[in-house]
Amino acid sequence: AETVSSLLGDRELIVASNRQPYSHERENGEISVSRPAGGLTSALDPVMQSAGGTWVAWGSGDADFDVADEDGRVGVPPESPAYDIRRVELTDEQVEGYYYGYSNQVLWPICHIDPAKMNADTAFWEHYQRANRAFADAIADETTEESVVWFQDYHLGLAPRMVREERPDAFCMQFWHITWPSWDAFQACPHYEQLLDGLLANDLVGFHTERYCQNFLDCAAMLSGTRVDRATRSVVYEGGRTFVRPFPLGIDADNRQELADSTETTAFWESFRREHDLGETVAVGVERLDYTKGIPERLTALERFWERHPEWRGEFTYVQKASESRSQIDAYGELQAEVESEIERINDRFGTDDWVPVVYLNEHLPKEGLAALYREADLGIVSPRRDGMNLVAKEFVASQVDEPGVLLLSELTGANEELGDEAVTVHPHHTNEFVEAIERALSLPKSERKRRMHDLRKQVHSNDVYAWMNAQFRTIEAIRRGREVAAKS
Ligand code: GDG
Repeated sequence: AETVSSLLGDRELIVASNRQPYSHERENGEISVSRPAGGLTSALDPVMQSAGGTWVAWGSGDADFDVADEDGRVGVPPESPAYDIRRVELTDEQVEGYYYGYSNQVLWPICHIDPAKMNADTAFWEHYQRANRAFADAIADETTEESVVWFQDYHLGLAPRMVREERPDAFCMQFWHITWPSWDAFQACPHYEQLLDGLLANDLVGFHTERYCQNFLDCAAMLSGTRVDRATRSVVYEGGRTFVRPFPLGIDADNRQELADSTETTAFWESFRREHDLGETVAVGVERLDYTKGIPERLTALERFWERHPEWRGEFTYVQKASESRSQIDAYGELQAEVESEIERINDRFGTDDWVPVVYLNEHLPKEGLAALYREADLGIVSPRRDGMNLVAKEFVASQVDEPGVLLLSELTGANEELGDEAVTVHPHHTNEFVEAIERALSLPKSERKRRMHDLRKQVHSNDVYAWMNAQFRTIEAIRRGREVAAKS
């Protein structure tokens, strides 16, 4: 946190994201505040608290605006305000069209290379443009030429261009949290020109991996008026230059380790164990119910595993922690129904009076609960069909403080770039190989598991979320210094 504020110097940081770090709610006339829940918001909050600045985000309820000034601005944290949240007000219809519509039914399937899931309703695009405009107006209002504006994710693909038009001298950067696909896949997006034009208004665009950077450069090359400079990984366009760089996101590994070691975590596991008929050996999967996460494919592999290895029946339990997500979208509702009925069928097929093959948890767990599952599991199974990074893989590793388990990791994740060597690799669609990987992972000797987990932990601790932030701010510094030098000569 120190480093980011020292790298910033006098410049003010403006963060922009769809989700806000604190939200206000009214209960029985009393206002209460919810704290940051998501990984990124909770990691950025201390940085903002030490650096100061403004966080522009969608304000979701009446109470959010009741406590704010007329521009939607409120100081946080409430007990001793250190920075401002500036809330953007959107109607329910706008959220429907911009968030559930364009962001999650056009950009999400396109970037995860599943165009058949795209629903390119024209109203979605209208709302996406308007919501980006509302964000951009609020951001421009908070921004001076000395500001650094940091856009988060795919909800804000057009806002950088809109801000740039108002504030030509501000430093704009964006981190794109999901996969960036090849040109052939991205071209399926009906508004690829506008989106590339929007993103190329940034001075710096970051992705999780080098591959996504190269894909983005390939796409930028297809936009008319651009010149892609491969040597410097940058794009010259509309009188500006956008640098494209990989910054693989990490987690707060120390914090996850502490959680795994806490007495609450132990207590959670003891009652969880009592409540469920678990086998001696446990595997865990944790995800939002999203079709990119490969849950049905994983269940198919697990079913075949118990089919071929009857000796593991009664011995090996899979715990699926699933959170309901975007469930008003058809593809998500259907997935949820499919996952639930598959689990029921598998449990009917193999389950006995004192053993349930698949334990399904669909309630949101406290962090200690997740930590307990991660710590106690012998296998962590992370097998998405596509995933920009996947933080669950890293959380599992950081929580493995006792007897070492094994990470099974899909080669179609960003995390595979960093963790692939010491994990057991799986391919979500190659069922036979997946079944063998489960078997292999379960029979790895302890010394081997220990060695692998040790290396994984080292990796996750050294490239944590703070290293990720610092790398970006160091890159901004380098770009700004380079420009000063160029301006002088
Ligand atoms: C996108 C990209 C990229 C889940 N259930 C509970 C819970 N969680 C937390 C996990 C983890 C987070 O949700 C999920 O993060 P992922 O990275 O796995 O996946 P996405 O949501 O798809 O995130 C992804 C990420 O952005 C960051 O750039 O890695 O590729 O798709 O932190 O722990 N947390 C709690 N209870 C639950 O029940 N407390």
